[in-house]
Amino acid sequence: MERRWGNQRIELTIGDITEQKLDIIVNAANSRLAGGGGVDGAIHAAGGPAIMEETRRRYPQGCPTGSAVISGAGKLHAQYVIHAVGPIWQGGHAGEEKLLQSAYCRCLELAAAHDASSVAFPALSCGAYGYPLRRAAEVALKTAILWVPNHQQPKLIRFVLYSESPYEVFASVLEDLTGDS
Ligand code: AR6
Repeated sequence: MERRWGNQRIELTIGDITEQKLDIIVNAANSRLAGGGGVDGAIHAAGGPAIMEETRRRYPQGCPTGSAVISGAGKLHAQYVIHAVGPIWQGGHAGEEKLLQSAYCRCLELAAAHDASSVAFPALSCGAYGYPLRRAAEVALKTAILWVPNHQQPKLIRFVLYSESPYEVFASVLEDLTGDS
């Protein structure tokens, strides 16, 4: 599914984010940038040790929740990996929505600053961090929809969902936010 605004677009797809051939792949990292499971494990496994070596060297103090940092992409088919730290879901009253929004926003700022024309996002915080999928999809897609008309880059923002059921949730939210044209 996709929605277009001039020469820019938001796309939803089902797949493994490590196989995406876009300029930037976003990682669902933790604040210590220590690696882990899920997307993080898959990205470091597929990208090789160069990514962790670089993040350790450049960001020894890690990355705060709600923010993101950028590195090279090792062996992945991308120029950069952005390591975004989404919030751990704690029931919704601990500022989770703002933190998730700022994590997505920071990724888009970094992508634009590196003149990247395409970026692939996973569903940040929706696995180990337990953020309810529909609420996370609303934050993710609203942030992208607000970004697109006000910025030249990236031209393509692709959300890569791991299976059918998160894809359906993102698709339903994107329809609700943009109409089902
Ligand atoms: N491609 C696309 N999506 C994936 C993939 C993949 N290869 N693997 C998992 N997903 P998670 P979080 C989906 O747990 O919730 C790590 O240990 C998954 O089904 O990767 O932000 C880090 O080190 C889910 O919908 O990220 C942190 O400690 C979504 O991606 C912590 O987990 C995000 O799941 C971050 O947790």
